[in-house]
Amino acid sequence: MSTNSLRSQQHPLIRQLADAIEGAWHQYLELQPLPMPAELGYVEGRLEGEKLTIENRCYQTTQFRKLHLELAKVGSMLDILHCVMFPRPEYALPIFGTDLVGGRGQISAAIADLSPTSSDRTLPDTYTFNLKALPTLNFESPRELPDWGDIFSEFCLFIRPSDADEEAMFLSRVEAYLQIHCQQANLAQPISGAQQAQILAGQRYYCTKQQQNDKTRRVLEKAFGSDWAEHYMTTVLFDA
Ligand code: BLA
Repeated sequence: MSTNSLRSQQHPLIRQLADAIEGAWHQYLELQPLPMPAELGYVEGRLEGEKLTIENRCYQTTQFRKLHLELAKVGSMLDILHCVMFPRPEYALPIFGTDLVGGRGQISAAIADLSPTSSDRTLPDTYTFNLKALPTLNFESPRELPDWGDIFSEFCLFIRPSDADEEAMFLSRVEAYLQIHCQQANLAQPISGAQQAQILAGQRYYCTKQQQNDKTRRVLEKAFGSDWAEHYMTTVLFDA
């Protein structure tokens, strides 16, 4: 079932980031399978005469209830990587998320963040300390977050990479985020029930905001209809 068929056809940055994400997961975490409904693991639809293909991979670990990597392709028009690491509520960990969207050889949106889930919407001090220690990067074309983007941290990267150097810079920064996150997750201790409720509320808030991303919804609606898109966005992409 697990094939790399889609990956090999995608934009090089998507391929490299997918490899980096799975590399970090295998290096730092003890992965267990996370079964998903068979009909949602591999999905095909049609969008404006082109074939839309979605490939999902999911795992769970002690600290994470869902590690989700999704690759999607719309003919030769659109290449997409989507990844979210949802912590179990027993751990006061932020949510790692990344999205790459490109078409016709150019990535138009490259976004990555470690997003807070605590009630005061700040990252744990150890994260802030480690993230602040990374050298400042300057990208030629930073992009502005949409209105629903208040879930993201001060360390959120959102750019349109202007050349191969910027793609490489983005990739290595996301690798650093993954390393920090996996290392912190491995050090994390379970929290009390009352704190867990707050972290769960933080995850729910994150999901309700992500579900407001009309650009994602529109692609899914056009290919599969609005009921399917709603079901997919609330159960596969952003559930809490
Ligand atoms: C943007 N997401 C987009 C865009 C498309 C998609 C077409 C517009 C690209 C652009 O403006 O250049 C589509 N993304 C998808 C689809 C899937 C997907 C169809 O993942 C899945 C099947 N989105 C995420 C995650 C984050 C995220 C985890 O899934 C962040 C951690 C962010 N995507 C995100 C943001 C935008 C975006 C902030 C820009 C939205 C805007 O400018 O309005």
